[in-house]
Amino acid sequence: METQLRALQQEALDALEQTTDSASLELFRVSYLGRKGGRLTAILRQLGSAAPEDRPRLGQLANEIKADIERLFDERLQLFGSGTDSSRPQPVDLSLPGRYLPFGSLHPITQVMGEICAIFEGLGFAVAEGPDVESDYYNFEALNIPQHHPARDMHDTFYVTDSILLRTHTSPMQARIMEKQDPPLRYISPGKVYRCDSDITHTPMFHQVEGFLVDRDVSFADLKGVLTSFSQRMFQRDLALRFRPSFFPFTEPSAEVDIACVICNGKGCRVCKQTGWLEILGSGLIDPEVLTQVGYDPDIYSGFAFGMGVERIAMLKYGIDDIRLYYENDLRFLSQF
Ligand code: 2NL
Repeated sequence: METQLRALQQEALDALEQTTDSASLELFRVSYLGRKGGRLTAILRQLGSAAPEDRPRLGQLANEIKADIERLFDERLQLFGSGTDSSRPQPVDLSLPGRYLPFGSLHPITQVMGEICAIFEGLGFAVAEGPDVESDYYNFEALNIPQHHPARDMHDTFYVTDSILLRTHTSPMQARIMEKQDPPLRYISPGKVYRCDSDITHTPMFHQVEGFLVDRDVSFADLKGVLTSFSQRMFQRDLALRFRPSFFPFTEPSAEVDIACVICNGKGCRVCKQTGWLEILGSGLIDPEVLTQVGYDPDIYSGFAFGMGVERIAMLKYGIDDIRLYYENDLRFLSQF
């Protein structure tokens, strides 16, 4: 019995060393010290059947071993915390802060597109979004860009079929609106546009906001007023505007609009390539041909239209120098907005 006790002592101490957490410690307690079926308890019960002269010595030894195991057990208990009794509920610390989920935010392009829309809405324009997959008719024909027109080459179109394509600008929606509604009209169309072009300054998908206004007696002065208001609100200061003669198939006359460089205030710097000006959008008076195409009488109605690239506006507003940053999904970039 003495050898049995010493073997059990060694075994129990080894097993205790193996425990790694309060759960395994509890398993140890049940199998060695448990009242029912605990191995040490079982040996102690046999004491009664030992020879009477051996009993006091064996009893003392058994108690020493039990105390030894219990002492080590208590040490482990301290080590793993007091949660060994799985039947006892864990105390809840109500003062602990809750777990936070990281917040997402709108993509900078979405934010700037929303800002552009909000400014024009403030000027009385309504917002209308159209389909990304368009017909050749609304993307080109209705906008005075017939088959074989050289302007089609500039658009690097993704064709789905001969007559279906990914829109290369958001003006098709504007042609759809004019076709269905009579003037006076003031609309802007934000959205994705697609061009088969990809390099440092071009991505095959980008964003545009285009706008138009049709009414009686609309002049270039109205266009200048609206675009001046827009750029002042967008860039939050009284920047000079420059209208440069240009060409678009759907407007006549046409103008590209520059603002005084937001970086150097027109003095000349790397961003404006020493010119002091930054191009922000294209615009013009709607070509009478387009008005006729949608069923308006150009002798009664006139209008202006403009289009801008959202990526470019956001780059100027936030001083971003590489368009690819928008599409790499790097949180170090995105979380700054
Ligand atoms: C640019 C230039 C422009 C328009 C878009 C337009 C739409 C209709 C009729 C006439 Cl329905 N014009 N849109 C006009 C002038 C310029 O965009 O540089 N966009 C990024």
